[in-house]
Amino acid sequence: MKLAMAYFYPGHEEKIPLSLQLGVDRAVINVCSQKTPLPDEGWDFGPLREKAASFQRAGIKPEVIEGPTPLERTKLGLPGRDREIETFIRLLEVMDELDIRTLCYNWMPVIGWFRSRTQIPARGGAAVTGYCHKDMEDAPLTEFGVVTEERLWDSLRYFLSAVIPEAQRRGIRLAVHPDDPPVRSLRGISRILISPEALMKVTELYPSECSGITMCQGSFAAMGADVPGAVRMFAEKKKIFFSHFRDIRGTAEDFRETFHDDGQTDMYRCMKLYYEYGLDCCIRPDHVPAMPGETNDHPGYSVLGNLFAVGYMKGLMEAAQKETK
Ligand SMILES: [Mn+2]
Repeated sequence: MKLAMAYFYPGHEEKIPLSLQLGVDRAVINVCSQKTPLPDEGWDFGPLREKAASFQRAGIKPEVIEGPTPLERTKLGLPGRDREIETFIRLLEVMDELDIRTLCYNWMPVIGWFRSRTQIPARGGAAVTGYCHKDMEDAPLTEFGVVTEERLWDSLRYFLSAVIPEAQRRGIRLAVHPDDPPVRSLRGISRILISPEALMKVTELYPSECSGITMCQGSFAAMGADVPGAVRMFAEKKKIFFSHFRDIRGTAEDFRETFHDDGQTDMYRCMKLYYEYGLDCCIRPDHVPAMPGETNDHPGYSVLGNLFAVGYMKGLMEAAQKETK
């Protein structure tokens, strides 16, 4: 497994020295926030190229793009989707050129990754995020009204049949992320990727060695899934292209995130399975608690929690590696 750290927000490049000191020399970067509409003049890939080059210069290899070019209209099946898909295919070409071989995408339109609470006190007063369905009881529909499951499956099928042949040609692996939180709908927008079976179904819509998943352990835990069992199920079929290492306590309707050693999942067992199956993909600490002195401006993505997460992960990785030999 290849340990990486995420760099999603402006200023997060400050984490580079921290990452190098921790011995983590791979990066997960994004193209844009998914809610940005595609500009009329087309997407400018210059900033992505510059970002990739700046990491290379610092001695860090960008390995994964998480957060591709805009796909809102594609997810909703609206006019304009073909232009988004053309841009996405262009992104695959640029990734090939930059030798970035994995792309993490999701199928959550309008409301992406979502938490109803972002300042829940956790161990020692650290702040974690959480989701409680009760908080959403009075939340109105969005401007898109009710978006059905069927519409999302149709739009996903359309997208995959357009992009997978291109991904194959470029040698890029597409790793779909589960819906988070994995609930049936939020403000009228259905969520379809809320069980291990649904994720497996995505890999079967357009079967290809380039179509797989992001094993976001925290999302699988919130589904109520047996997380090591899910790792095994997807690893057997060679469908894990990327891993998010994270844990929670609770259920899809009511959960909070935890420090990596304080959740409900057997994290060592999951790590050991990655090694037993000989996976060679990237793994990154997913959300982390905000710790003393941190502003929590980007809940889940503050810096200090990564110190603990990386140390803990390195320990598990070393043990798993030695135990698996
Ligand atoms: Mn995740």
